[in-house]
Amino acid sequence: MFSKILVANRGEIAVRIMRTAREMNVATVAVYSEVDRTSQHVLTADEAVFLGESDPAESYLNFDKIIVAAKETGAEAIHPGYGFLAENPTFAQRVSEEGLVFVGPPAESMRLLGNKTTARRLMSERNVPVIPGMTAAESDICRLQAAADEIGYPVLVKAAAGGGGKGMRIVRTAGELPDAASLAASEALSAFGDGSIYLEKYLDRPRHVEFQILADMYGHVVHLFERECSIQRRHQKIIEETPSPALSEELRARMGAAAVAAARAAGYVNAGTVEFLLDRSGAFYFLEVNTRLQVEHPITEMTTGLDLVRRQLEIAAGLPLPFAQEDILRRGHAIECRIYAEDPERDFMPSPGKIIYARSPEGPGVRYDHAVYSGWEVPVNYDPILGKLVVWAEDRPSACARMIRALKECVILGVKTPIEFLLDVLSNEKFQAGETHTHFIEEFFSSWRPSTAGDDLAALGFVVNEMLGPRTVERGASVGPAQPISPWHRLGAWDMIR
Ligand code: MV4
Repeated sequence: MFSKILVANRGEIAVRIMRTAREMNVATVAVYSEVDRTSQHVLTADEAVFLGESDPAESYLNFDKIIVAAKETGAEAIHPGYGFLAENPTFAQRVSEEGLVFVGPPAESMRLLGNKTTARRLMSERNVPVIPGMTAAESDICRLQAAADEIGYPVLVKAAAGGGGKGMRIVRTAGELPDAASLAASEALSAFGDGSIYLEKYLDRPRHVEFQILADMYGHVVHLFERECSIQRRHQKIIEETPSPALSEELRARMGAAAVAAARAAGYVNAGTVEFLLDRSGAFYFLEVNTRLQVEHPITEMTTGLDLVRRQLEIAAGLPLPFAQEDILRRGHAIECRIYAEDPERDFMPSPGKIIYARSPEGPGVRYDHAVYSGWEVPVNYDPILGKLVVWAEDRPSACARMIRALKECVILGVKTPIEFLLDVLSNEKFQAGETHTHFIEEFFSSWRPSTAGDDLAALGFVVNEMLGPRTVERGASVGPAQPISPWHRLGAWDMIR
């Protein structure tokens, strides 16, 4: 095992990785930018190296500075977390060339999977079902027309290079195709530097179901079951859960086998996620492979009892997986809610600023992976994720109830957060019935407004109460569980005390 690793990331994911490293007796090196001087990940690490200006290009995306930091501190491996350099094959290759270990898949697997048409070809050769459509990019409109006729409308124009819905266009009739194709191509060119596009059959409101996989260097590949990630907004996941309410044991086994086959086809090593779309008829199709540890990995950890970061470090250090597929069991139900500094009343715009007060939810079955503290300022420079609230319970209804309880305990004052929005989604009848799909938020929550009026004076009273100490708990009747969602979550509007 490594004796020291560098975590090339910040915030909650850097802290999460460092926690496992410490448990494994692996020393940690944090890196940080100007604006992150006093951020939690810097305080958590054994040592920290300043990278430079807050602009990601000068800090968390800067190959040279990160590699120098690793060499100067004697770190043997670099864990990229998610985002930043996590899915950059050029960085992964550079790390290896410098004699360091990249905690993630081989650069070659990342390249293969980074291109959608290459990945689709690879998967269909290995009998992993792909969405009906083209397996090579095409720019000629006549050939696109012919392909669309063969696939049958509606079709979806997709960018070969990208992910996350950029450059995607639904086409319902042949007449719309030329404009959609040229718009998608120019969007893809500006977003990914590659304007290649192709067509797929458009699936109506599918579910997004992904499988966690682990692969060691010796050809041993297992899956750790699925995560249902259909509750999302503009390709940003909001709530994830496992198991998926939509899978039978039989379907789960078939999808798990397909996920393992997909990883094998790409020569995959380390932790990864195979994404599928599941349509209304119960048919599933390969979508893409995420070649990183994902934000929502804790729900898999909660239900399988395995530590994915530990497995990543062991695999990267050349250790074989110590278990077989049949040794991996799951128990109960886990849900994750992402907590961002964002304003659900203003189209989820980032809401950076100083956190004047933060209190963590606690108690049975609660895990809160975060990197905030009272007095810390949420920078404007990066993704405004504050933390992930994860709960585990025996079954889905209990997990929903536990998440609602934990969200009510979670207090973050000074910036806007989606806590009230999340509470309303968790309480929604259709959500509680497990009837989710990728257009769920759009369909039922597009005109969402908070049900409680903000009461800033009450919120201020709450802060004062908590700061005064235990005596005030008796008076703080409003924190009781029977109360409707408290107004203190909304103090972000209250600029006077910032
Ligand atoms: C689709 C689809 C329907 N049909 N492909 C969106 C992100 C990108 N990675 C793939 N996406 C989709 N591809 C076909 N042929 C619907 C989506 C989609 C979606 C997928 C996963 C999670 C959320 C989504 C939200 C809207 C659309």
